[in-house]
Amino acid sequence: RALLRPGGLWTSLEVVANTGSTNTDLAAARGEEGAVLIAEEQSAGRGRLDRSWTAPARSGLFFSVRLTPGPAVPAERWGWLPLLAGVATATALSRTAGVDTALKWPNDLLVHIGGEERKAGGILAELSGDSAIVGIGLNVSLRAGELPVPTAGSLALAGARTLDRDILLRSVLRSLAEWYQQWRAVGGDPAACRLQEAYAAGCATLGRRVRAELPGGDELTGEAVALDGDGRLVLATDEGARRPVGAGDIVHLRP
Ligand code: BT5
Repeated sequence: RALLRPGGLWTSLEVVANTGSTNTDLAAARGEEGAVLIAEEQSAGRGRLDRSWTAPARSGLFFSVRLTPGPAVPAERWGWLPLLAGVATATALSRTAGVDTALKWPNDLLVHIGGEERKAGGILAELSGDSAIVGIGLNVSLRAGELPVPTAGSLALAGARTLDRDILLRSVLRSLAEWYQQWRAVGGDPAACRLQEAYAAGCATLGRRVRAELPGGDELTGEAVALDGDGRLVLATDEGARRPVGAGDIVHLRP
């Protein structure tokens, strides 16, 4: 695994054969910024809102990184971290695999397969003390009969020019370090480092009709029109209001 050496932001890279969740383990390890934990197989991979991430052993990338933006980045801007990870992953996949992905707000990576949008990756960012643990799951080599859920896709199905997981991981880590360091250098201002622009350009949710389920049980329907400075999705509701929805709300795309 000569491609996976520490360097730059990434202070340590550890590969384990099997674990429950790399996010859980990396949070428990209390290491320094830049620690990377990669699993060949994950038996209890987690998504957001108590959902799970399931994928066969060695069929994809399952890894987490520890980021510690520090006081230079105000707390409300940390909401950009999962979006930043999405932009960084999309940048890397386009560059290294020749696959165009679309970002479904806030944390899904979609690929186009036979005219359909399918989920090929997901991001889970969690706070742990003064760090964020950012986990990325990516379906790499899965073929049609192997998809864990009917809505899933993979880089293989999207015609990637490489399915080498080490090459893909190195590319994602490089891109993630670039985006993160630029974002942190401007105090997390998403406009100043062009993150907001890049996210909006790659975002499949903007311009679409969506339905959001809010924690209290309320629903909002309307058109997704913008992202605000904290990374929330702004809806122009059918009632004529502008309402931001946060990552804790469930957003469904409507045709
Ligand atoms: C996510 O959550 O998409 C975030 C997934 C993050 C996984 C990584 S792997 C490394 C690190 N360690 C962890 O424990 N997690 C991170 P969410 O948006 O909540 O989506 C979860 C939903 O995606 C599930 O309810 C399924 O419907 C679907 N799903 C599960 N596994 C999938 C897969 N392999 N491909 C596509 N969709 C999947």
